[in-house]
Amino acid sequence: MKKRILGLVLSVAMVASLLAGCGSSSEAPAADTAAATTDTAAADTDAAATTDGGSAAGKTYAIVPKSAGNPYNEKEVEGFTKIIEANGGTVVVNYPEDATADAQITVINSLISQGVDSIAVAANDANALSAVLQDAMDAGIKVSTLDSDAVGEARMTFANQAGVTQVAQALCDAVLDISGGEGQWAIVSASSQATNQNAWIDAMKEIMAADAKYANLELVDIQYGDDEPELSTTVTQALLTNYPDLKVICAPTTVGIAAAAKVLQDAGSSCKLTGLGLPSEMAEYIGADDAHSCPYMFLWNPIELGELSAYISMALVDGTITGASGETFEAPELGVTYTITDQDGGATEVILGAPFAFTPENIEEWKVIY
Ligand code: RAM
Repeated sequence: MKKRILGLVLSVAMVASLLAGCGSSSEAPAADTAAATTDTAAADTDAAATTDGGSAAGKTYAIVPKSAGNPYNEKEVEGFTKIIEANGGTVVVNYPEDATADAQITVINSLISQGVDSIAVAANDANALSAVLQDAMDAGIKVSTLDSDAVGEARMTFANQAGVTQVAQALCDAVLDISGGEGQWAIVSASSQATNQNAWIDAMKEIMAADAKYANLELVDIQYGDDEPELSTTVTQALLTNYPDLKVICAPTTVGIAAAAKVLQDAGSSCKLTGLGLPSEMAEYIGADDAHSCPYMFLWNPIELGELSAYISMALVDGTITGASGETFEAPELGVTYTITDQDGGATEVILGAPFAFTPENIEEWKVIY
């Protein structure tokens, strides 16, 4: 429990430093206040988790991340595994060969044959997994999504890291702030089919179109680095070449932002960066001066997202929930009783918390945690 307490202490310290930093140009206005009201950003890397009665005993819980080799996905798996095992269940972790729906379909078909009790998947495509996930549910397997959603009919509920609009609002305001209110900006995303990135990008476009304060910002390009460091590097370099006046790149992917941060910082570029990044990978790039490429960025705790997904999987398997709006379940390790809520379009989700801002003031504390 020691690190849990450390996490909470850091959380309080972060709140204090964020509040103290209000008004500074390196602070991120939108998400700070929301983050201050939640402890879901509290780090938790304990090896042993609170058990809530061993309700997972004798059952097998599968998790299918977006792809292998992405530290963010490994953190999700870490949190998921910790909770399931602490409750006596068996975990099957199946990484697809690459970040595509096809590779996930292969993996999910094999999980159906194995007869697992539940599958939690971070979908590489909203629609393409529908048939195989439906097959899994027809076989009696409890199916949920985490991090990146499938269509509503193809899963019972979704462990969402943060509200789509909340994430998009934080990113829009960061682009506005860092650009000085006007000029060209571009996006370096993950794969072109990624449900979560596409939802955030669409919401950003809507937010910017609806408010005149963004009218002087021009989104000139969206590039896809497929959550691969090399491709993300190449597309960032191309953006700098093609748009010499580019002011800001927004990368709503931990892989993309880390690659872009290095390209911009090594080049001493005047183009700055924000987005969604892992503190451990981004610490060397975060700073308020010209020597750093990223003034500030956002994320949530991916370990806790995995934990939430584990609690959802256990509650679906033991019948505590069916995925319907209004149902509640306990997540003792997270210290929260969660309620399933409606999504736009009739499906449901469970929201972990608010996005958290990582700034020059707090990045040193967080880089050692995730
Ligand atoms: C990458 C993945 C993941 C996303 C984070 C922010 O690691 O694309 O799905 O949630 O970035």
